[in-house]
Amino acid sequence: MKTTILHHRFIAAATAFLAAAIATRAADTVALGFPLDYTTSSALFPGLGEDPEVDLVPRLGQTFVVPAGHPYLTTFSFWLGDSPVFQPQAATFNAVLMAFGSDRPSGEPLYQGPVTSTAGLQHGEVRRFDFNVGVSLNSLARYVVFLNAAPYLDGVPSFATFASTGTDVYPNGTLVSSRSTASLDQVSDSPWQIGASGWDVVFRAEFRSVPEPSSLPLLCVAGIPMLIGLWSYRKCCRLISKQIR
Ligand SMILES: [Ca+2]
Repeated sequence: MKTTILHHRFIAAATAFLAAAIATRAADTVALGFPLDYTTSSALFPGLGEDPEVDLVPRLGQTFVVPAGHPYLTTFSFWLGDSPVFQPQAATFNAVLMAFGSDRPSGEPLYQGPVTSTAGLQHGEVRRFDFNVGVSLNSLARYVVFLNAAPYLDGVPSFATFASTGTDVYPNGTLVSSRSTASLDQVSDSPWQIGASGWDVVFRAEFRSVPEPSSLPLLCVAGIPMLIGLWSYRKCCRLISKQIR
């Protein structure tokens, strides 16, 4: 009976330890922009893609300033909608992270995401698109994450809209865009358009103070020793029980 109670206490303590470790990870996260569960069916101008008849840009994104003490950018999200009028193609793009000066990106790309598409969105649907960045940046420096459709333009009209409230929701950055279709190594050669009055797209950026351990290493660090300890403890209890008998 006593052994069973001890088992339960050990498991409860181990569970509390793991829960505390998970809570510590969550407490270390600083987020900019909109809540993760933000929902809207309103995807406004501006548009990403190509169409000679419509005002579209091949590169569009959001600038931001890295929070003090939390320089590790874990994820970045945009909310995208399908075209207000049907187009032959969904927009295809990849996300790019770069430093941003007064009016244009600078330096080398710090992150380039996989090729992504708005294919599958229903007409009028707005969906969150997450990009797992995992890059250490400089605290209090300005950067941009933009969607780069330029390499995927093929002359067939395509169109996706960024969700936006059309207002200055986030004071330390703005919507930025470029009409240039030049290659990525020439992206800093010409100035970009800056959102009027601090206008932001709907975005979210999450930062940590240090790189985030993935689930597997966390399990190795906390879970496996815990299981070994539990197994050894139970074995020891069985031996003691046998000796008492
Ligand atoms: Ca803003």
